[in-house]
Formats: sequence, structure tokens, C-alpha cells
Amino acid sequence: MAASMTSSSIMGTRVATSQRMAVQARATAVPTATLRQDAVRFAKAAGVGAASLALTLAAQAVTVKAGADGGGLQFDPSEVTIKAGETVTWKNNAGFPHNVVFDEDSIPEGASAGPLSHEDYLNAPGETVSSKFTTPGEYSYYCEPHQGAGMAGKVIVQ
Ligand SMILES: [Cu+2]
Repeated sequence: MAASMTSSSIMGTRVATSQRMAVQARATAVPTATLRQDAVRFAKAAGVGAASLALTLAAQAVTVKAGADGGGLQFDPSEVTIKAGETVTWKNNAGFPHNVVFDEDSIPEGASAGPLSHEDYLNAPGETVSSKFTTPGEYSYYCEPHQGAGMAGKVIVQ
């Protein structure tokens, strides 16, 4: 509410006659990345179930910790099962730097390891990377710095 009022006054308009108009007006002037937040904000303002809207926008997502809570060099959980089209997010948790590497020979045929991999090291606490999986099958991956320590995981896409 406060945010939409601020945006309205920045744009030189008086308080909008309705939340819907405010959202539409800002939609023409703000980067796409903020539109989703606007949609959720609008849903809240309109009394729509914001939680269900957010779920719809995000689809289903699974988060894997990079580095166990106790500091162990592992992905937690090391194996996750998702449906085709869903996304896995890795969150830098402990014992970093980590990265997430898929090799062509350990993913299903037709899938491409390059876009799924995140070879840049995760250095900051809580940093995240995500990959969307569209081809069903089993995908094995590992952390390059800790491959020798057995830091590896698997994504099963149904
Ligand atoms: Cu690692």
C-alpha cells in the first residue's frame, strides 16, 4: 500500500482511484522484474489469496542446501525428485565455496549440461542458483571443489 502510494506520487498522479489502476500505470514504467511483486501486492490489496497466487507464479520449487548444516561437504538433501518443468534451487549454506556441475554423460539424452550447471563458485552465505529441468530422467551432479570429498547429488525428474 505504502509502496504504491509512493510510486503514484513519483509519477505525479494523485492517489489512484483504484489499486488496479495503480498497478496498470506502474506496469508501463517499471522493469519486468518488479511486475511479479506488483501482482502479489495487488492480490494482497484486493484480498485475493496472495499465497496461492505466489505459488502459481513460482510453480513448484525444491531447495537443496550446498553444505550440510553441520558443515559437512554434501548436498542436503543429496537426492530430490521433481516433475518435468520444475526448478531446483541450490542455496549456499556451509563449507563453501561450492558449485553445481552436471556432465553430459550423467544426464538424460536430450538434456544439456551447460545451462543446468553453475560453475561459478558460490562464495556468499545464502547465495542461490537455480536450474529448471524439462527432460525426464536422472541427473547426477557434483561440486567441483569438493568432488574428492564426495560432494555430489542427484535430481530425478519425473
Ligand atoms: Cu562443495
